[in-house]
Amino acid sequence: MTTAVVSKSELTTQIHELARRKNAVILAHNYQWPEVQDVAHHVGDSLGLSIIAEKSDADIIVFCGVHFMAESAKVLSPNKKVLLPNLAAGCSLADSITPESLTEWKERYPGHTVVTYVNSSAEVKALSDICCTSANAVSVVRSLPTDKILFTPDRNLGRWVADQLPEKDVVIYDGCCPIHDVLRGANVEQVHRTTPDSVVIAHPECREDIIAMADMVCSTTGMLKAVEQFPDAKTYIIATENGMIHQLKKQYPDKEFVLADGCIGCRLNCPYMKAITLEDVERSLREEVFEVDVPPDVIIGARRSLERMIAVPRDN
Ligand code: CIZ
Repeated sequence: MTTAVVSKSELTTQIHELARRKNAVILAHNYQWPEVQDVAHHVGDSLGLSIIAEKSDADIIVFCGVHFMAESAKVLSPNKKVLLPNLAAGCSLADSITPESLTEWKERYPGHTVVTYVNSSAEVKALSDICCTSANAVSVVRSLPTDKILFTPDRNLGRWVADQLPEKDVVIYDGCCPIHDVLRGANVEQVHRTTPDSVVIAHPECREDIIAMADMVCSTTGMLKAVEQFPDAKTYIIATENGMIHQLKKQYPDKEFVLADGCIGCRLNCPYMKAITLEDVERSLREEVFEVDVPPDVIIGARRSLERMIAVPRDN
């Protein structure tokens, strides 16, 4: 028996046909493979995509991102079927904090308001007072009426927020994203030496030494806007996951984008984000797998934390 090889363009046509027939919307995070970004109806960051999912009248949401992002879409749209095309798409940062470890931290720091980055499970969100993303973390913490903050789970984002808001007493959990945390200032300096006039745009999940040399620190959505703030630059050094380069090149074809490790695809590819292939998206729609479910009591708590966050305007 021979297996027919389906080309990318045939697969794309099949995916769009299935999505139309099943009234499904395909969402892709900025860190997905370029062909997965290109097949999606919407590409963006987790906050933007979850809000699109909530407003959409689709019956099915295919979330091409990692598990916590699909969970957030389910929390905000409990009556829709939310599918994650590959169950290997987890997140080691989200796994670094469990309901048990957060409960222990809350007991250790009584009277602190818990601000949890969206890179966390729905259960952890439900135990938190408010969520934040990289696009609104500073505004969220600034908006709180208290000065005592427990920030979880990303230590680099927590330190960035604490540096912006010295009036707040921020206790920071010790998690990190290994893709951002592996980068060192020395890597970025080396790349910068090859293009001295370039602009450095860094994600706040990066270490302190990179943040210190960045011309702009922002979320992935913020990066797309940041380019316009430096209109005379030709080259931009991007300190975040490799998938981001695709959207930047699409939006600004005349500009040069260089990944901060100087080596596209060497270290800055998240294995979880890159778990989803075009074939997975087709199968997900055809077989309606893998459905993401969140228990009703967890939905109530996580939704409260997410809605409090959504009420605060984005930083970038
Ligand atoms: O919240 C997101 O989407 C993440 C994890 C990164 C970003 O800045 O878009």
